[in-house]
Amino acid sequence: VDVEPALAGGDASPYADHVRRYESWLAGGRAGAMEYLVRGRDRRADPRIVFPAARSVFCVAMPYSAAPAGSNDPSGGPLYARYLRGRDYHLELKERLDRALAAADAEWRARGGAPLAWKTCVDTSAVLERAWASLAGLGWIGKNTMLIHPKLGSYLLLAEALLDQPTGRGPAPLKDYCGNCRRCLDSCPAGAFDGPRVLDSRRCISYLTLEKRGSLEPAERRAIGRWVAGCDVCQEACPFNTKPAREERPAPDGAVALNDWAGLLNETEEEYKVRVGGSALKRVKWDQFRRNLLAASENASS
Ligand code: B12
Ligand code: SF4
Ligand code: SF4
Repeated sequence: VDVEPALAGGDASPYADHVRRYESWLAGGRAGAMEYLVRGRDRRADPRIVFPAARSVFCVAMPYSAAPAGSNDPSGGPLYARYLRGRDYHLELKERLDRALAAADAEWRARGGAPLAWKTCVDTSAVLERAWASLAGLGWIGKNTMLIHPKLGSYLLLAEALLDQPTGRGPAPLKDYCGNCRRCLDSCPAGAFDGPRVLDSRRCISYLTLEKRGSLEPAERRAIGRWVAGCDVCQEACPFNTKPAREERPAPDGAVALNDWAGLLNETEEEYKVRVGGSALKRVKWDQFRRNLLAASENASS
C-alpha cells in the first residue's frame, strides 16, 4: 500500500485513525512498562521517519499452526503460545522477505527498472504493523485486536518492507466480519479487555509472561494460569481460527518441546539458554521464565 494516499488528508486520512487509537491507548497507560512504545510514537505515526525514502509499505503475513491444543490441553501441563514453536520468526520472516525482494529487484532491473531499496521490519521496528496490514487488505482488526484474514484466521505473524518506490495501490481495508460475536472478549481469563479492540496490556497474560520484568504481584501470578510464555485464549475462542485449511509453516516444536513441570523445574540456566537459542522464546530471559514457571506450576497444582 502506498504511503502517500494513506497519509493524505492529515487528520482525516485512513492512517490517522490508527494513530489516534494508538495515542489514546498510550494515554490510558495500557502499554504498561513497554516504554519503547512511547519512545517510538513519532516514528509509528509516519514510516518515512523510520526509512526516509519510504513510498510504499509491502505487507506480508505468515501463518503458523493452530494445531497444538493450547488451553484445551487436558494434561494439566505448562502452556506455551503457539507462535513460539519452531525457528525465531523474526529471522525467518526477514530472510524470506529480503530474498523475495532481492529476486523482484533483479527481475525489475533486468527489464530496465530503477534499483529498489527497502527496509524490512519484523515486530521490533517502530511500525504499526496491524494498521498497515489492515490498510493493505490482509485482514481486519478483530475485537481481540488481532489482524484476522477471512480464510486464514489470526494465527499469523506480520512483517513489512518499506519500499522506496510506489506500487500504485491505495489503502484497501477489508470489511469487519466480527459482527455481534464477542467470544474473544468473554473468554479472556485475565479480563484484559476494556471493550472491543481495547486491550489493557497490564492485565494481559502475554504481557505479564513475555514483557513484564521484575516480579509479578500475587494477583498477576494467579492470573497467568498454566501459561509459561504468551497466551492464545482470545484466538482459540475465535471462530475464524477453527478452519483447518491453511498453509502451515513447518514448525518442529523446538524450544517448546520441554513441556512437563518436572523437566522444566529441574532445568538449569545453561540448559534453558541452549533450548531457547534460535527460537523466539530467547527474548524471555531466564529470570523471567523461571518466575513464570514457578507461578504457573503453583497454579497447576492448586
Ligand atoms: C506491544 C505488542 C503487544 C502487547 C500489546 C498488544 C495489543 N493488543 O496492543 C502485548 C504484549 C500484550 C502483545 C500480545 C500479543 N501479541 Co503482540 N505486539 C505488540 C507490538 C510490538 C506493538 C502493538 C501495538 O502497537 N499495540 C498498541 C495498539 C493500540 O496497537 P495495535 O494493536 O497495533 O492496534 C492498531 C490497530 O489495530 C488500530 N485499531 C485498533 N482498533 C481498531 C478499530 C478499527 C475500526 C480500526 C480501523 C483500527 C483499529 O489502532 C492501532 C494503531 O494502528 C506488535 C508489533 C508491531 N510492531 O506492531 C506485536 C503484534 C501485534 N503481536 C503479535 C502477536 C502474535 C501477539 C500475541 C498473539 C502473542 C501471544 N500469543 O502471546 C498476543 C496477542 C494479544 C492480543 N489480543 O493482542 C502480532 C499480531 C499478529 C496479528 N495477527 O495481529 C504482532 C503484529 C507481531 C508480529 N510481527 O506478528 N503484543
Ligand atoms: S492474550 Fe490471553 S490474557 Fe491477553 S487478552 Fe488474549 S486471552 Fe486475554
Ligand atoms: S472471537 Fe468473534 S469478536 Fe472476537 S475476533 Fe473472533 S470473530 Fe471477532
